Amino acid sequence: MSDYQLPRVWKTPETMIGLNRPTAGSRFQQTLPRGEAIYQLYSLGTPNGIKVTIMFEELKELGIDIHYDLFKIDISEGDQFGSDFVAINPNSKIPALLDLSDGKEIRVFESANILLYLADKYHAFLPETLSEKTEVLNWLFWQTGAAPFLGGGFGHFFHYAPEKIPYAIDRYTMEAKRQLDVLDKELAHKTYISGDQYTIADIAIWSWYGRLVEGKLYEGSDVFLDVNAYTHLGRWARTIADRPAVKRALDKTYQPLSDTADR
Ligand SMILES: N[C@@H](CCC(=O)N[C@@H](CS)C(=O)NCC(=O)O)C(=O)O
Repeated sequence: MSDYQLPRVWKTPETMIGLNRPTAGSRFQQTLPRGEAIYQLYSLGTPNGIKVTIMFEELKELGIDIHYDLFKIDISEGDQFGSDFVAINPNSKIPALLDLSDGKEIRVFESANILLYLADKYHAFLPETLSEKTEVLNWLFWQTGAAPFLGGGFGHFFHYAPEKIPYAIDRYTMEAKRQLDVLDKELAHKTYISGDQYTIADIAIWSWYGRLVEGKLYEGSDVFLDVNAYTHLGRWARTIADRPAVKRALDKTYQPLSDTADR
């Protein structure tokens, strides 16, 4: 049993002061670079980040003339707390997108919302009929609700936490496996997660759960979670991994920020 005593009012422990803090807002002035394209994407090759590069590459694959500049926000260096980035996403998380088309400047944050924004704008990867669209949104919102338990819960305690805490690992492994079973049972009778069409829901879910079952998320977690048992999920994950746009998106080079930060 731990000898931890709950204080009446929580204060940040000295040992936890680092990039994570219990406050929001920018921490330093930083001017973000801008390229020539109408879309400026500030991101990184993480599961939430790759959703957007996959979407852009899929739109290109449809023959749409679309261009974006891709800049690296190094979250391990704290770039997400620079003033320009926080002005685009006050939540200080990648990915964040600026749409500069038609002389306007629209900021878009939350990866699922960026997918929805681009799907709406280009009428792609999101069906138009209410019933089909609703089923896609069921799964898109499922992903945004479920993945924090996979990443912030399971991934954190399995891989990143400085000590292995059995209660936390067991609790989040149980939930991660339950989520894998949800997907596997659905995919037993459908090609894609919302039916027979590939949509933004597949892009969002694959970026987390597809990468997990491919063994690309947290080292050793594919074996630990026995992902091969989820055969339908595995079939779906491989189908999406084979898409040319997905391969291109995973190979993308991120331009570094020129060092304009005043930290
Ligand atoms: N719900 C957000 C989550 C974004 C998110 O958690 N991004 C992570 C990387 S995958 C991040 O920027 N972390 C930096 C930090 O927490 O300081 C989304 O889907 O866009």
